[in-house]
Amino acid sequence: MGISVEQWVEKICAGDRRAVAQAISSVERKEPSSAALLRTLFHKSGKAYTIGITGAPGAGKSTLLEKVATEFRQSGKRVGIVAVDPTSPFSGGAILGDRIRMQALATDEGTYIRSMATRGQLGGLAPAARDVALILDAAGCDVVFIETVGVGQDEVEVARLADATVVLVVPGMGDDVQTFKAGVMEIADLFVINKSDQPGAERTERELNLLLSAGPQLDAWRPPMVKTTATTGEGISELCEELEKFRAATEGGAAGLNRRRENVRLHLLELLRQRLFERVAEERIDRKQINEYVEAILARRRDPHSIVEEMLEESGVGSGRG
Ligand SMILES: Nc1nc2c(ncn2[C@@H]2O[C@H](COP(=O)(O)OP(=O)(O)OP(=O)(O)O)[C@@H](O)[C@H]2O)c(=O)[nH]1
Ligand SMILES: [Mg+2]
Repeated sequence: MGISVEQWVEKICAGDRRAVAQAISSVERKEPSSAALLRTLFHKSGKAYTIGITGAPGAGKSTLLEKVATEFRQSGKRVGIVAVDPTSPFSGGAILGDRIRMQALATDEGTYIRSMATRGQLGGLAPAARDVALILDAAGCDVVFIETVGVGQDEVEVARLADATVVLVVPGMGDDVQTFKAGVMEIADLFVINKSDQPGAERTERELNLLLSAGPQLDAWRPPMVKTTATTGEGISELCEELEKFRAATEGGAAGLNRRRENVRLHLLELLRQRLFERVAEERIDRKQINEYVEAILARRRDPHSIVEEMLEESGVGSGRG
């Protein structure tokens, strides 16, 4: 953009859609100007309620989000939606799908929708999604949703940047609830049983309840369960109420503060880890040398641990082993 960072920030904070879109693109492309932009925007953010929403592919996340966003819009709130798409280049299509499903919202002045493809991105999706959420927050969104597909580790990472995490499940998948991926039960602040128009919703609810009762009760919050049919809008008002209740229960309280503190700590350490890695691996270690090490390990001439020690020594960082 041919304007100063200050002017750009001003436009974003005024909710200028073009400036917001350009900021997001700039962050996605990791342009040098985006770092300064994000630093300034940080001080303009912190008001939005950030909600992560995760669930199996096709569970109805986008359909649900459109309805939820519409409801928030009706109460005068500005809404941001970040749909993170970690699909492989061979199954791309979800982005277009989201655009079509959210068409009604796409032209609304108070709604910002962005799909991000994160395939192959170093460091996972969380850093990019966090930056985009920050931009939308500064742009005046009261609520920012981050949609992630519940595959891999992405949803667990995203839970660390959200104020609330919604886990979507769908009925009729047999023992699916029992085979919940490790870590997913723990991140849920709220469960949504979507596609409740299909058989098995009650059973899924019973199973979830059993599972919750069996788990360790670490804190007082027991995730509520809301049954929805995203296609018709059934249950959406109840879900919005639960989201507001959760916010009210956590925002000022010690549990909410502890969570935010832990999230900030993890983020800070992650940034440090990345920077250290970049400085050592990218600035001081030669790629050809790495290839030689790989061959040496492959041929079992050397072990990887002693090689890492050696690399640290040679890079001037020191192995830390005295
Ligand atoms: N019967 C029924 N179908 C639904 C419901 N919610 C969503 N669907 C349908 O399920 C399909 C997938 O919906 P999406 O909203 O794209 O699901 P998603 O979780 O965003 O999918 P990905 O982003 O690709 O992981 C669409 O055909 C929807 O119309 C529901 O409550 N009941
Ligand atoms: Mg989707």
